[in-house]
Amino acid sequence: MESNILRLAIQKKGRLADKSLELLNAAGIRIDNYSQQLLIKAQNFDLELLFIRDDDIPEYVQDGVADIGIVGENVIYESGKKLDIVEKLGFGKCRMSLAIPKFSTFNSVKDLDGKNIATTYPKILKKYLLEKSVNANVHYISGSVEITPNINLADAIFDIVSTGSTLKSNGLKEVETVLESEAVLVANKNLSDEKKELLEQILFRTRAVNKAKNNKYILLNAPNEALPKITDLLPGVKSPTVMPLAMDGWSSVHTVIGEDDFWNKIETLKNAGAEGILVLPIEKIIA
Ligand code: PRT
Ligand code: ZN
Repeated sequence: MESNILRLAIQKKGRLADKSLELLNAAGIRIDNYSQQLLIKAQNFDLELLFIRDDDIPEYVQDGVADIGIVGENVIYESGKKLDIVEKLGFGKCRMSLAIPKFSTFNSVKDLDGKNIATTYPKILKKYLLEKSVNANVHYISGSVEITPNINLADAIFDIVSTGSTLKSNGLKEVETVLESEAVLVANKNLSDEKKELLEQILFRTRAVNKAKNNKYILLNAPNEALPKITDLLPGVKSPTVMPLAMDGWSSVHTVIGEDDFWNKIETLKNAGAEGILVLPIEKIIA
Protein backbone atom coordinates (compact mmCIF):
# COMPACT_ATOMS: atom_id res chain seq x y z
CA MET A 1 0.00 0.00 0.00
CA GLU A 2 1.23 3.47 -0.91
CA SER A 3 1.86 5.44 2.26
CA ASN A 4 0.86 9.06 2.54
CA ILE A 5 3.68 10.16 4.71
CA LEU A 6 6.24 12.24 2.89
CA ARG A 7 9.77 10.99 3.52
CA LEU A 8 12.54 13.58 3.64
CA ALA A 9 16.21 12.54 3.50
CA ILE A 10 18.61 14.89 5.28
CA GLN A 11 22.28 14.76 6.15
CA LYS A 12 22.84 12.84 9.38
CA LYS A 13 25.95 14.73 10.44
CA GLY A 14 27.89 17.53 8.79
CA ARG A 15 27.60 21.03 7.43
CA LEU A 16 23.96 20.79 6.31
CA ALA A 17 22.53 18.79 9.21
CA ASP A 18 21.71 21.55 11.71
CA LYS A 19 20.46 24.01 9.10
CA SER A 20 18.14 21.40 7.61
CA LEU A 21 16.55 20.74 10.99
CA GLU A 22 16.39 24.48 11.73
CA LEU A 23 14.44 25.05 8.55
CA LEU A 24 11.84 22.42 9.51
CA ASN A 25 11.66 23.83 12.99
CA ALA A 26 11.09 27.36 11.68
CA ALA A 27 8.33 25.93 9.47
CA GLY A 28 6.60 24.67 12.61
CA ILE A 29 7.34 20.99 11.96
CA ARG A 30 8.16 19.38 15.28
CA ILE A 31 10.75 16.63 15.47
CA ASP A 32 10.86 15.38 19.06
CA ASN A 33 13.12 12.72 20.53
CA TYR A 34 15.68 13.54 17.90
CA SER A 35 18.57 11.27 18.75
CA GLN A 36 20.25 10.36 15.48
CA GLN A 37 17.81 7.57 14.75
CA LEU A 38 17.74 6.52 11.12
CA LEU A 39 14.05 7.26 10.64
CA ILE A 40 11.81 9.50 12.73
CA LYS A 41 8.27 10.79 12.31
CA ALA A 42 7.38 14.46 12.82
CA GLN A 43 4.97 15.09 15.70
CA ASN A 44 2.56 17.38 13.90
CA PHE A 45 3.00 16.81 10.16
CA ASP A 46 2.81 13.84 7.77
CA LEU A 47 6.54 13.86 7.33
CA GLU A 48 9.24 11.44 8.34
CA LEU A 49 12.94 12.15 8.34
CA LEU A 50 15.57 9.78 7.08
CA PHE A 51 19.07 10.61 8.34
CA ILE A 52 21.81 9.51 5.92
CA ARG A 53 25.15 10.59 4.42
CA ASP A 54 24.73 13.45 1.98
CA ASP A 55 26.28 11.42 -0.86
CA ASP A 56 23.44 8.89 -0.64
CA ILE A 57 20.64 11.44 -0.83
CA PRO A 58 20.41 11.84 -4.65
CA GLU A 59 20.16 8.11 -5.22
CA TYR A 60 17.61 7.56 -2.42
CA VAL A 61 15.39 10.32 -3.81
CA GLN A 62 15.75 9.21 -7.43
CA ASP A 63 14.82 5.64 -6.48
CA GLY A 64 11.91 6.71 -4.28
CA VAL A 65 13.36 5.34 -1.04
CA ALA A 66 12.91 8.95 0.06
CA ASP A 67 10.43 11.35 -1.61
CA ILE A 68 12.37 14.54 -1.08
CA GLY A 69 15.81 15.52 0.20
CA ILE A 70 18.00 18.41 1.27
CA VAL A 71 21.46 18.30 -0.29
CA GLY A 72 24.16 20.48 -1.86
CA GLU A 73 23.92 21.13 -5.61
CA ASN A 74 27.52 19.93 -5.93
CA VAL A 75 26.50 16.49 -4.66
CA ILE A 76 23.53 16.32 -7.05
CA TYR A 77 25.55 17.23 -10.13
CA GLU A 78 28.30 14.79 -9.22
CA SER A 79 25.78 12.00 -8.68
CA GLY A 80 24.27 12.44 -12.13
CA LYS A 81 20.89 11.34 -10.71
CA LYS A 82 17.61 12.55 -12.18
CA LEU A 83 15.79 14.69 -9.65
CA ASP A 84 13.59 17.75 -9.56
CA ILE A 85 15.33 20.69 -7.93
CA VAL A 86 12.38 22.30 -6.19
CA GLU A 87 13.87 25.15 -4.18
CA LYS A 88 17.17 26.81 -3.33
CA LEU A 89 17.41 27.02 0.44
CA GLY A 90 19.97 29.77 0.95
CA PHE A 91 22.41 27.89 3.19
CA GLY A 92 25.44 25.65 2.61
CA LYS A 93 26.72 28.14 0.07
CA CYS A 94 30.10 27.40 -1.50
CA ARG A 95 31.81 27.36 -4.86
CA MET A 96 33.71 24.69 -6.74
CA SER A 97 37.00 25.96 -8.01
CA LEU A 98 40.27 25.04 -9.61
CA ALA A 99 43.35 25.90 -7.57
CA ILE A 100 47.08 25.66 -8.18
CA PRO A 101 50.27 26.27 -6.13
CA LYS A 102 50.44 29.98 -5.37
CA PHE A 103 53.73 30.60 -7.18
CA SER A 104 52.66 28.88 -10.42
CA THR A 105 51.68 31.12 -13.29
CA PHE A 106 48.20 30.95 -14.72
CA ASN A 107 46.71 32.69 -17.73
CA SER A 108 43.74 30.53 -18.58
CA VAL A 109 42.36 27.03 -18.02
CA LYS A 110 44.19 26.07 -21.22
CA ASP A 111 47.35 26.07 -19.05
CA LEU A 112 46.01 22.87 -17.47
CA ASP A 113 46.43 20.93 -20.72
CA GLY A 114 48.38 17.76 -19.97
CA LYS A 115 48.35 18.45 -16.20
CA ASN A 116 47.16 16.23 -13.35
CA ILE A 117 44.16 17.48 -11.40
CA ALA A 118 43.04 15.84 -8.14
CA THR A 119 39.40 16.00 -7.06
CA THR A 120 36.55 14.33 -5.22
CA TYR A 121 34.25 15.55 -8.00
CA PRO A 122 35.54 13.91 -11.22
CA LYS A 123 32.21 14.04 -13.07
CA ILE A 124 31.72 17.80 -12.69
CA LEU A 125 35.37 18.46 -13.47
CA LYS A 126 35.47 16.27 -16.60
CA LYS A 127 32.35 17.93 -17.96
CA TYR A 128 33.91 21.35 -17.40
CA LEU A 129 37.22 20.39 -19.00
CA LEU A 130 35.39 18.98 -22.01
CA GLU A 131 33.43 22.23 -22.41
CA LYS A 132 36.69 24.18 -22.31
CA SER A 133 38.52 21.67 -24.56
CA VAL A 134 41.20 21.13 -21.94
CA ASN A 135 43.00 17.80 -22.01
CA ALA A 136 43.98 17.14 -18.40
CA ASN A 137 44.25 13.95 -16.33
CA VAL A 138 41.61 13.77 -13.64
CA HIS A 139 42.53 11.82 -10.49
CA TYR A 140 39.84 10.83 -8.04
CA ILE A 141 40.84 11.35 -4.38
CA SER A 142 38.28 10.66 -1.65
CA GLY A 143 39.45 13.38 0.76
CA SER A 144 42.12 15.97 1.67
CA VAL A 145 42.45 16.94 -1.97
CA GLU A 146 44.18 20.17 -0.93
CA ILE A 147 47.39 18.41 0.10
CA THR A 148 47.99 16.64 -3.23
CA PRO A 149 50.00 19.39 -4.97
CA ASN A 150 52.40 19.56 -2.01
CA ILE A 151 53.21 15.87 -2.22
CA ASN A 152 53.55 16.03 -6.01
CA LEU A 153 50.45 13.94 -6.57
CA ALA A 154 48.84 16.63 -8.68
CA ASP A 155 49.54 19.94 -10.42
CA ALA A 156 46.16 21.38 -9.57
CA ILE A 157 43.05 20.57 -7.57
CA PHE A 158 39.34 21.00 -8.09
CA ASP A 159 37.48 21.33 -4.79
CA ILE A 160 34.89 23.12 -2.70
CA VAL A 161 35.90 26.56 -1.48
CA SER A 162 34.10 28.66 1.06
CA THR A 163 36.32 31.20 2.84
CA GLY A 164 39.45 30.16 0.92
CA SER A 165 41.47 29.59 4.08
CA THR A 166 42.02 25.88 3.38
CA LEU A 167 43.58 26.73 0.03
CA LYS A 168 45.67 29.47 1.57
CA SER A 169 47.05 27.34 4.38
CA ASN A 170 48.09 24.74 1.81
CA GLY A 171 49.92 27.27 -0.35
CA LEU A 172 47.33 27.19 -3.12
CA LYS A 173 45.47 29.92 -5.02
CA GLU A 174 42.04 29.78 -6.59
CA VAL A 175 42.27 30.39 -10.33
CA GLU A 176 38.86 29.52 -11.76
CA THR A 177 35.36 29.16 -10.31
CA VAL A 178 33.51 26.38 -12.08
CA LEU A 179 30.24 26.24 -10.17
CA GLU A 180 28.35 27.97 -7.36
CA SER A 181 26.46 25.69 -5.00
CA GLU A 182 24.01 25.84 -2.13
CA ALA A 183 21.67 23.48 -0.32
CA VAL A 184 18.52 22.73 -2.31
CA LEU A 185 15.32 20.82 -1.78
CA VAL A 186 15.05 17.99 -4.31
CA ALA A 187 12.12 15.74 -5.11
CA ASN A 188 11.51 12.41 -6.77
CA LYS A 189 10.17 12.87 -10.30
CA ASN A 190 7.08 10.69 -9.75
CA LEU A 191 5.52 11.87 -6.51
CA SER A 192 1.87 10.95 -5.97
CA ASP A 193 -0.64 13.80 -5.87
CA GLU A 194 -1.00 13.37 -2.11
CA LYS A 195 2.73 13.70 -1.61
CA LYS A 196 2.92 16.67 -3.96
CA GLU A 197 0.30 18.34 -1.81
CA LEU A 198 2.35 17.70 1.34
CA LEU A 199 5.43 19.07 -0.40
CA GLU A 200 3.49 22.23 -1.38
CA GLN A 201 2.49 22.72 2.26
CA ILE A 202 6.11 22.47 3.38
CA LEU A 203 7.24 24.85 0.64
CA PHE A 204 4.56 27.36 1.56
CA ARG A 205 5.95 27.40 5.08
CA THR A 206 9.67 27.43 4.28
CA ARG A 207 9.16 30.22 1.72
CA ALA A 208 7.41 32.31 4.36
CA VAL A 209 10.31 31.72 6.72
CA ASN A 210 13.01 32.43 4.14
CA LYS A 211 11.27 35.54 2.89
CA ALA A 212 11.05 36.82 6.45
CA LYS A 213 14.75 36.17 6.96
CA ASN A 214 15.58 38.43 4.02
CA ASN A 215 13.48 41.30 5.31
CA LYS A 216 13.22 43.59 8.35
CA TYR A 217 10.32 45.41 9.92
CA ILE A 218 11.07 49.10 10.19
CA LEU A 219 9.35 51.76 12.30
CA LEU A 220 10.23 55.43 12.29
CA ASN A 221 8.88 58.86 13.18
CA ALA A 222 8.88 61.78 10.77
CA PRO A 223 7.50 65.29 10.41
CA ASN A 224 4.46 65.21 8.12
CA GLU A 225 6.13 67.31 5.44
CA ALA A 226 8.82 64.62 5.06
CA LEU A 227 6.25 61.82 4.53
CA PRO A 228 6.01 61.89 0.71
CA LYS A 229 9.77 61.49 0.37
CA ILE A 230 9.97 58.83 3.08
CA THR A 231 7.06 56.71 1.84
CA ASP A 232 8.62 56.89 -1.63
CA LEU A 233 11.74 55.28 -0.20
CA LEU A 234 9.76 52.53 1.53
CA PRO A 235 7.59 50.41 -0.77
CA GLY A 236 6.72 47.77 1.86
CA VAL A 237 4.74 44.62 1.16
CA LYS A 238 1.83 46.67 -0.22
CA SER A 239 2.53 50.22 0.91
CA PRO A 240 3.75 51.64 4.21
CA THR A 241 1.40 52.19 7.16
CA VAL A 242 1.32 55.84 8.26
CA MET A 243 -0.22 56.78 11.63
CA PRO A 244 -0.41 60.15 13.36
CA LEU A 245 1.66 60.62 16.52
CA ALA A 246 0.20 62.30 19.61
CA MET A 247 2.54 65.19 18.81
CA ASP A 248 1.02 67.54 16.22
CA GLY A 249 2.58 67.50 12.76
CA TRP A 250 4.35 64.16 13.23
CA SER A 251 3.61 60.63 12.03
CA SER A 252 4.87 57.13 12.56
CA VAL A 253 5.69 55.02 9.48
CA HIS A 254 5.77 51.18 9.58
CA THR A 255 6.89 48.95 6.77
CA VAL A 256 8.95 45.99 5.59
CA ILE A 257 12.35 46.57 4.04
CA GLY A 258 14.79 44.23 2.29
CA GLU A 259 17.84 43.15 4.27
CA ASP A 260 20.13 43.77 1.29
CA ASP A 261 20.02 47.52 0.95
CA PHE A 262 18.69 48.46 4.33
CA TRP A 263 21.82 50.28 5.53
CA ASN A 264 21.79 52.48 2.41
CA LYS A 265 18.12 53.22 2.86
CA ILE A 266 18.51 54.08 6.51
CA GLU A 267 21.05 56.80 5.66
CA THR A 268 18.70 58.25 3.04
CA LEU A 269 15.75 58.05 5.44
CA LYS A 270 17.64 59.96 8.12
CA ASN A 271 18.59 62.59 5.61
CA ALA A 272 14.93 62.90 4.62
CA GLY A 273 13.99 63.67 8.24
CA ALA A 274 13.26 60.27 9.82
CA GLU A 275 13.92 59.90 13.56
CA GLY A 276 13.75 57.12 16.14
CA ILE A 277 14.24 54.40 13.56
CA LEU A 278 13.63 50.86 14.83
CA VAL A 279 14.54 47.80 12.79
CA LEU A 280 13.08 44.47 13.92
CA PRO A 281 13.47 40.90 12.71
CA ILE A 282 10.43 39.25 11.13
CA GLU A 283 9.47 35.66 11.83
CA LYS A 284 7.25 34.88 8.83
CA ILE A 285 5.88 36.65 5.77
CA ILE A 286 2.79 35.34 4.04
CA ALA A 287 2.52 37.64 1.05
O1 PRT B 1 29.39 12.59 6.07
P1 PRT B 1 28.80 13.18 4.84
O2 PRT B 1 29.21 12.48 3.58
O3 PRT B 1 27.30 13.33 4.97
O4 PRT B 1 29.35 14.70 4.78
P2 PRT B 1 30.53 15.34 3.92
O5 PRT B 1 31.76 15.32 4.73
O6 PRT B 1 30.57 14.76 2.55
O7 PRT B 1 30.01 16.82 3.69
P3 PRT B 1 30.12 18.14 4.60
O8 PRT B 1 29.24 18.02 5.79
O9 PRT B 1 31.54 18.55 4.79
O10 PRT B 1 29.48 19.17 3.56
C1 PRT B 1 28.17 19.04 3.13
C2 PRT B 1 27.89 20.08 2.05
O11 PRT B 1 28.12 21.39 2.56
C3 PRT B 1 28.79 20.01 0.82
O12 PRT B 1 28.39 19.01 -0.08
C4 PRT B 1 28.61 21.40 0.25
O13 PRT B 1 27.43 21.45 -0.53
C5 PRT B 1 28.40 22.28 1.48
N1 PRT B 1 29.58 23.10 1.86
C6 PRT B 1 29.54 24.43 2.12
C7 PRT B 1 30.85 22.70 2.06
C8 PRT B 1 31.60 23.81 2.43
N2 PRT B 1 30.75 24.88 2.46
C9 PRT B 1 33.02 23.67 2.70
N3 PRT B 1 33.67 24.68 3.01
N4 PRT B 1 31.44 21.48 1.96
C10 PRT B 1 32.74 21.35 2.22
N5 PRT B 1 33.56 22.39 2.57
C11 PRT B 1 35.01 22.04 2.82
C12 PRT B 1 35.82 21.93 1.53
O14 PRT B 1 35.80 20.61 1.07
C13 PRT B 1 37.24 22.32 1.94
O15 PRT B 1 37.94 21.24 2.50
O16 PRT B 1 35.66 23.03 3.55
C14 PRT B 1 36.96 23.30 3.03
C15 PRT B 1 37.03 24.66 2.42
O17 PRT B 1 36.56 25.61 3.28
P4 PRT B 1 37.27 27.03 3.37
O18 PRT B 1 36.34 27.86 4.19
O19 PRT B 1 38.61 26.83 4.02
O20 PRT B 1 37.41 27.58 1.95
ZN1 ZN C 1 29.51 13.35 1.78
